[in-house]
Amino acid sequence: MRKKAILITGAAGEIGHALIEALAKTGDIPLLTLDLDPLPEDIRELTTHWEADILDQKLLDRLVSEYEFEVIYHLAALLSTRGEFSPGAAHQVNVNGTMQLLRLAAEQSEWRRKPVQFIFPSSIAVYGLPDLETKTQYARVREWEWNYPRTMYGANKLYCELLGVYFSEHYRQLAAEQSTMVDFRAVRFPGLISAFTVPSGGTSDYGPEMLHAAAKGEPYGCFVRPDVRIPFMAMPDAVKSLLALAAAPTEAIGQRVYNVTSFSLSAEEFKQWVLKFFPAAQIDFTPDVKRQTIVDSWAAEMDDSAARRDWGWQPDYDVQRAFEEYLVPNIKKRYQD
Ligand code: AKB
Repeated sequence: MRKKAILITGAAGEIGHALIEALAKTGDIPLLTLDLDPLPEDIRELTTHWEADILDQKLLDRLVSEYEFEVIYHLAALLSTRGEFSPGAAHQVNVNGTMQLLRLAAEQSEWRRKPVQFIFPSSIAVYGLPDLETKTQYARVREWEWNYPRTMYGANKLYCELLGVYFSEHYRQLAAEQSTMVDFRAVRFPGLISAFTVPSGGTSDYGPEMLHAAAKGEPYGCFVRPDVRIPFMAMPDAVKSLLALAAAPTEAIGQRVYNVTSFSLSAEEFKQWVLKFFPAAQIDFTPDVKRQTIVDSWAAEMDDSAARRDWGWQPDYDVQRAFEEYLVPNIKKRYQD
């Protein structure tokens, strides 16, 4: 008898940390987590964790034979900056890893004759605006607009969204018997900011890095220009969106990929928010041309009206509440303890 579980890949990353805490609170179905790295100590008790590679087919075969997955949260990915240094590795993890997990989900959906839900965090990196003039003109991009990513990571995410739709709607369309399809659902995240973890390998990292450096009393050289604007979201809202999308009734889901967003800030405005709470912070701007070009190609704002309409999406944290109630108190505690 296979054991029921929720599978979370990339569990030791930023989203994983917050998602495991939230899912463990509901306590309905046991969690099984995968990551190359061990989990941080504070969440180890909440899950059965395997330090393993999602590209290891033998491991995936074993998981299929031992577990019945209700939901797969596939978080494992190499982010946008890291992916530019190792495009081959990014493609392996981001595309081949997703493909293996979608096949696993399809196999499980078949034998249990019920779809496995596949929740996928996509990214603002799927957008690629050609220049700053266009970025200003098309501030609030909708899901189907400007899907011309500039990074390996963005291209990988966009393709994996399409793969997910394929596995949900067309997989084995020429087979003799009708298959039970995977229930793939994706959110495109803006830059995420956590009070408890510092990101690594991304290009929206300058926001959270600026804040964490200020709290530690360290100077920070921001790698983008002060005027560059992208949307951000506090981590509790990111988790909220994943859980709300997973909980949405099938009839409500009008599309499989949704933008979600919270507040947009220029790097200068981000600095001003940081200075409000850490007036002694030393933040200057030393743009890195290559990383700057990536952020310049990302939308200044995302239109998340489809998520609001279909499954009642609404962030809890606007910029003021994010800084005042979530980020600053928790970050201060973290570095002062
Ligand atoms: C990155 O910067 O690569 C990520 C993202 C925006 O998806 N944080």
